[in-house]
Amino acid sequence: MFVDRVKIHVAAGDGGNGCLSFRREKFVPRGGPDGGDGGHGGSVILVAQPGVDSLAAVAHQKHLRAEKGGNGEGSNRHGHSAYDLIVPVPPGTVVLDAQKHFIIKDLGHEGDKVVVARGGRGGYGNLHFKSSQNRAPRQVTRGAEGEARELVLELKSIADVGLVGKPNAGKSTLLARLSRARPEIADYPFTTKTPNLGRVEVGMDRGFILADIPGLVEGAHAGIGLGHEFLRHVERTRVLVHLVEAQPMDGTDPLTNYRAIRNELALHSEQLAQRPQIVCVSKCELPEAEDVAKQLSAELGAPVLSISAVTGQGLDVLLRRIVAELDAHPVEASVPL
Ligand SMILES: Nc1nc2c(ncn2[C@@H]2O[C@H](COP(=O)(O)OP(=O)(O)OP(=O)(O)O)[C@@H](O)[C@H]2O)c(=O)[nH]1
Ligand SMILES: [Mg+2]
Repeated sequence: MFVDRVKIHVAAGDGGNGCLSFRREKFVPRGGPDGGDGGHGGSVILVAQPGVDSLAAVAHQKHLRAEKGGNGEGSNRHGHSAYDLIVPVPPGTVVLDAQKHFIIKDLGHEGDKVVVARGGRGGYGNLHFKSSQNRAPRQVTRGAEGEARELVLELKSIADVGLVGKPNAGKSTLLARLSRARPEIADYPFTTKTPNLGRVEVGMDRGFILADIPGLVEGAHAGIGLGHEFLRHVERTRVLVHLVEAQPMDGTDPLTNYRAIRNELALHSEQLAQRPQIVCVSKCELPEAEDVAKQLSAELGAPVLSISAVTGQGLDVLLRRIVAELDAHPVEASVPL
């Protein structure tokens, strides 16, 4: 199951209570206070971990609770401090406060972590309060409560290049051709229901992550089709590859389709619309492709590539263009949330 947005409740452990106790031993009169301190409660910590690629595991739990600290005991025994609850999430997870809607932390890279609920401190036992003035204190403190809060976790995939286009344009086929990812491919629209990522190797020592998302249709921003929900997964890319099918099954006009997708991108986010894009006519071994590429190129006033994920035509040119764009837009220079 692919989950990319989930609301969860996290609760840290309470601190253990301090202990009220006096030393009582035969032949030791007035043994004095010996109540130990409580242990600290465990915190809840989210960590971006490689190999985790969806929030499904977290979505199953919903309530994440760390253990409470042990109570102090007599003979000055301190309660044990509880272990922190470490929750692995995919790199690219944005952690938001569900009530106040601010970003707590963007766990963009492997190893990034954030304490989302701090464990309560342990209370003091009465031994702690012993002084020259007060040699038999009866004072203790309770452990502090652990923090609790509601969070929204939102996964925004970390990919360098995003594939966009109408349903059935050939996005998944291209991803499968260029990488080892094996997305579902079929000759009907909306085959892809969740994003797929794959690593594309270019030569010996270059590579990038390519993201394939479900096809967009006009009105996607308003929830039509699978909606624009998945555009979140290309928000962090540096380059978009826009596939235009020359002869769509539904008989629509390729140029109109191109404009519709551009419009949906802009309606989702102005920044996304301004991202560098490489426009390709897909399935270019088919008859209409060349004409459409010319028309599109005339409309854009820029070159349009012709590619075929089936015959491999134009793919080397596409890879070179992608690498050039990535070089021109290094990581630091991009990508707002
Ligand atoms: N002839 C030809 N057919 C292609 C090519 N690329 C993809 N197809 C076919 O086009 C159909 C749709 O391909 P997909 O890769 O599933 O398209 P998609 O853009 O991922 O579609 P959605 O996931 O529904 O948005 C499949 O039947 C593919 O076999 C191509 O280069 N040439
Ligand atoms: Mg697909």
